[in-house]
Amino acid sequence: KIVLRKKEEVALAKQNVSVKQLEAALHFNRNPYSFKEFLLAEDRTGIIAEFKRRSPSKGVINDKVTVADVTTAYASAGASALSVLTDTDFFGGHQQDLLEARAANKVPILRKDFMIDEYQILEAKAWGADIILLIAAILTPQEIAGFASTAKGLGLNVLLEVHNQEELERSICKDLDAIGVNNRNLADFTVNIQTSFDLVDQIPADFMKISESAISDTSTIKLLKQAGFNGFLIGENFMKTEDPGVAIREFVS
Ligand code: IGP
Repeated sequence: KIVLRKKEEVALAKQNVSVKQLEAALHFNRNPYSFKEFLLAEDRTGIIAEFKRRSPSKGVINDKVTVADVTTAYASAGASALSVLTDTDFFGGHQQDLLEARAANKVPILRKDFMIDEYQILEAKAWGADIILLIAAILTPQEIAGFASTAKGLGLNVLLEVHNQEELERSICKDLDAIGVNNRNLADFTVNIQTSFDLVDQIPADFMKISESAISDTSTIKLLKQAGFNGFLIGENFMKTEDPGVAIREFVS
């Protein structure tokens, strides 16, 4: 189970790197970019473009490209934000990927991981992230409110991920910036874009609305926009190609 695995990982990380060390890191005091500003910018696409080497559902997606090449191509194609997996066990990502993406880009970056402890939020800040992900399916409402408040205190943006109305209703709190509807069911990996259309009107107007996963054509984006979505999280559709930078450029043109 993901949460138990993460708890072990965080316990180990805490032994190796103290909170004091995180607070002394290069990026800890930088001012994060505003997720909302980049999502709504006229000259950007609303796409949150993800760097993902592999996934539990698909296995290896792409292990030949570099994070700097791909993320800079994403950003120059007009991505509103970047998503970089830092989970190693399930997605083959690393802390180093986030650091390299940060060094190469001046757009908001989402630390894509399973956040289950405050410590990981300090890591996210220290590593140069602008946005953290809170997944409703693995957190209690109390944890979500607490983590979101910690993140806000550090100037980070918070994206809450939900998969159904029950998760949405129990998890909403004031410190969220955006709510993402995951079209992929994390329990059985099935995907259905309809999940986004079903939930969009339940999301209160004060939050940015993001549709996540299984987006592979621009006609879907058009419909999602018409339904009220501001952002579109896309990974595999770009990463599965030989050159994800070319793929996103063709996608947006
Ligand atoms: C991207 P896709 O189908 O375009 O590769 O999906 C993103 O939504 C997906 O990677 C994701 C994810 C997550 C990964 C959504 N929520 C939570 C890990 C953890």
